[in-house]
Amino acid sequence: MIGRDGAGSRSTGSAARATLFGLVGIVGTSAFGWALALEPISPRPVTGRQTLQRPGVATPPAFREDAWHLPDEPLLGFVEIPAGAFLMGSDPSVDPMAFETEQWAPGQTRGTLEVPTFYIGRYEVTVAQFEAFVEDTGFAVDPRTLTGAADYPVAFVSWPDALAYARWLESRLRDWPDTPAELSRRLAQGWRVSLPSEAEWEKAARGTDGRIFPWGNAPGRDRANYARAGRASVGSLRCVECAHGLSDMSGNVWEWTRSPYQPYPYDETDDRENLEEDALWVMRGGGYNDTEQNARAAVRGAADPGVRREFIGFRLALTSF
Ligand SMILES: [Ca+2]
Ligand SMILES: [Ca+2]
Repeated sequence: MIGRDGAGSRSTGSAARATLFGLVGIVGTSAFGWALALEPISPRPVTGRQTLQRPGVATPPAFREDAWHLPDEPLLGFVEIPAGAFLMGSDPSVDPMAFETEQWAPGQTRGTLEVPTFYIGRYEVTVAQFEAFVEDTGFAVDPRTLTGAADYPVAFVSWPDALAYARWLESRLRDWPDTPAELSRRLAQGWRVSLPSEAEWEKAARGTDGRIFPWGNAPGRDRANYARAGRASVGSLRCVECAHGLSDMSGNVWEWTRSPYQPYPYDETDDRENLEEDALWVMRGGGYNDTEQNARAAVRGAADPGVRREFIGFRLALTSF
């Protein structure tokens, strides 16, 4: 577990960093030389509630006040992603916007990866959900973390903040008599509420057909909050075509994963080896202020685990790792 703050010292110019060329990178200090594609000088404050409801589509999601503001669904917003293989990474002949960091190996553009069954949140974790955690535990947060509308994705959360929320919710769900039986069964089997791995995230976002965006191969600003001014209520852009019926996998906020950034081919068995003190952690999906290139399902963002930005949040996974 890395819990240090992103405002600490960093050296620059290491060989490891040179391999990150082409990665969408966000780090905690300005003394850092590579690929800072996304760092706005001063994030725009949220001044009102922005919803992006598409006409003629389903009503926005409902949340349960009696269940820590989790989605009012049979599995409290967890969506099962069945076991099986998917195509991970990008082939530039299919996706001309692909970054080099998305290529599997020299001479092999995409990889086929088997992923066991897991569950992922239909929505990004909201301000109200995170506030329930803070109120219950007294967890110390950045004053900006609880700003924004209740159903906005929570932002200004570091990677340790996100993990702390996941662990708290897991303990609540283990103890709660009304936890849905399917979730209780998984927890009793030793499954954990956590962040998705990078592979779990990408499989959930793009399904098994190698599509570029969660809904298909063409950009679609009517389906995702990108190239806009700020956060929007989770699920306010319903995307019926999106893989697994998930919302905001593209855009709104970047989402922390539990994977350290390592070059492809992806292999989670070595995630805990050779972790440098200043390892970066993968985040996925792009944010509200990104271009369509960063809203693609295969884009690999990375950030210092201590940074807090308005365009970085997370969603949960329930997984057997
Ligand atoms: Ca997102
Ligand atoms: Ca790895």
